[in-house]
Amino acid sequence: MRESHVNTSEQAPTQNQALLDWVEEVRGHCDPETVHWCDGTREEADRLFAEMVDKGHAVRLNPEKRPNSYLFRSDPRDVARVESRTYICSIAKDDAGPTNNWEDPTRMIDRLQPLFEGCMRGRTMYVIPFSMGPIGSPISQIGIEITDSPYVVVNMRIMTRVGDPVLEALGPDGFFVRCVHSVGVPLVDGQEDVPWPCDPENTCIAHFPEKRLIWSYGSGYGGNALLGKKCFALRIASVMARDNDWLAEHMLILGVENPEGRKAYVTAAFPSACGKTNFAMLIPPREMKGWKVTTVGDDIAWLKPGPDGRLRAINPEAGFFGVAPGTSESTNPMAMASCSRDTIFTNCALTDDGDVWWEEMTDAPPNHLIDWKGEDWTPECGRLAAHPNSRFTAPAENCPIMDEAWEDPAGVEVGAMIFGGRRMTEIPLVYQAFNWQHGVYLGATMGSEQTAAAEGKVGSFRRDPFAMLPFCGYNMGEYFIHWLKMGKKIKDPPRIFHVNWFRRDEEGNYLWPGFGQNMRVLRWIVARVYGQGHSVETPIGWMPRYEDLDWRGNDFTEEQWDELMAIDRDGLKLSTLGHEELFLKLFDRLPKELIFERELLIARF
Ligand code: TSX
Ligand code: MN
Repeated sequence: MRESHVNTSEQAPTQNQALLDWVEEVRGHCDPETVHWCDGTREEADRLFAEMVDKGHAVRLNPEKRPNSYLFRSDPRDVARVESRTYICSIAKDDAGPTNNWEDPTRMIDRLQPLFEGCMRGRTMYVIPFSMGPIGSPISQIGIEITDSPYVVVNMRIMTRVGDPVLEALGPDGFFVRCVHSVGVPLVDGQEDVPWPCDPENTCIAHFPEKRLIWSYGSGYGGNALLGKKCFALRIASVMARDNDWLAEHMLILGVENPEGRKAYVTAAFPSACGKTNFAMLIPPREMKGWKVTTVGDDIAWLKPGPDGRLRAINPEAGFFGVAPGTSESTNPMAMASCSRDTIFTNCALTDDGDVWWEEMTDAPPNHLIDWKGEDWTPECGRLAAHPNSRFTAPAENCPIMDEAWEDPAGVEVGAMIFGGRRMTEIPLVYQAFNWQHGVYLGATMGSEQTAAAEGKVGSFRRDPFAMLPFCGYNMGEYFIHWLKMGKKIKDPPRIFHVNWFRRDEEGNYLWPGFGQNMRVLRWIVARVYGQGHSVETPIGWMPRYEDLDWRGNDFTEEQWDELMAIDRDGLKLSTLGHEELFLKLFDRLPKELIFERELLIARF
């Protein structure tokens, strides 16, 4: 019924004319039944959850087991980000660069226009004012997401700061990033809704970097739909950061406190399937009394020089959108605590007592489950119970080891940055870059061997510079240049390290136990930041000797260490020579400094 068209400016809780005009414009295109401005309150979320449960689109979990938590099952065709349908629509093709899908912005608008025309008919159009980062921080940014998905609303409320305080901070003429999202399933002629509406054939996630604008159509899942995360906080923010001398990075942030109470903050960039969230929430081994790791963020860091010129970081998010399978009390107890309540689960399995389960959560699976597709499941059935990309959306405040400064508007001072990858051979456990420029080379050349069929051939090596390959909103060569430039702008720039938790011996056994034992490596890294840790110079960087790590409580031998840290000169030289071709093919604006670093490296062998 068209009569319910509201004058959005009447109920709009803002005087920001640009916002009012834009909401009106989008409403005109999408033609929803009603418009709702989200206030971000618990009551609002409860009401939306109740509506979704009533319609059978969500399951309320057993409040005794999992208080205030819900399970959603997606359409099986809509289970992950779709990089092939993700576009950077810069005016010039060269500004998107060879690693992004590019489309001309006017042609993309022509393509999106018919998709969005009337796409919200019969639905509510939600207007979500959100802040990436603590409201009012000089590093934070405001976005507005318009969506027809109540699932997106409740997720955004966990992952970002949503509601009236954001509009207050925005004020009458504040700047905001525009994010438009539709699942692409209008409800016309009394058509029944489905539990997970989506339009996979036409899914399209388009970024307009010059306009700081995002249009996403057809998918309700994760990074395709929660536009504050990958779309804004990485792709659009990386462009904003380039233009304004800061960094928007795919990095976790953690704090390390020594027994004397001295604290250092460390960021780390890893490609997928390296256990980033596990590292962000690391529990030091029992014998390391007085050492503490605290979490600032597990996925994204925004970094900016502070008033003293030193680099400071905030976590722009307010929650964890974590991969569920593999998460357990033994691999990550802090993540388990984070999702013990107030959590949205997507594509996990449902237990008979109204809780969730996923592969490797417990040593033995339950005897019966409802799997992620809603079908009966038993351990013998031969299928996965949870989808491999099933997720928990959990509030950061549930994590028992959140750093006391995680919401400090000033951010935390960064002492070290770590790059890493999943490397079966050649790459030792840890080494330190000689300087910032060498560190940028390590970030630019990093990569991971692939674990899942979906990511390409298993065991094949995928280069993923700075873990930003799918997330850099502009030309990757230009991005390297920006990193080199920032090294000159930052006072006493962070020390840069490379780690590899995944080296194996000839039989395929992991050489390093990983997980909490990584604390030994982290301690050496922090000692280096303090100018204390000993090291030796090698062709690839500075490396700790066996005696430079504290082995108390661990029987790791010097022989094991030597194998783990061995420099395979011939192998490394060969893979370094291999950089050249890839480098030139991938990055047409490659800075000469990186070519120089490669020459230096070869010369050192
Ligand atoms: O998250 C991981 N980390 C970082 C933890 C702080 N994982 C899981 C990766 C999959 C997402 C790891 N897996 C790590 C690691 O450091 N290391 C490994 C490899 C490994 C796996 C199992 C064992 C040892 C190493 N098991 C035993 O040693 C018994
Ligand atoms: Mn990520």
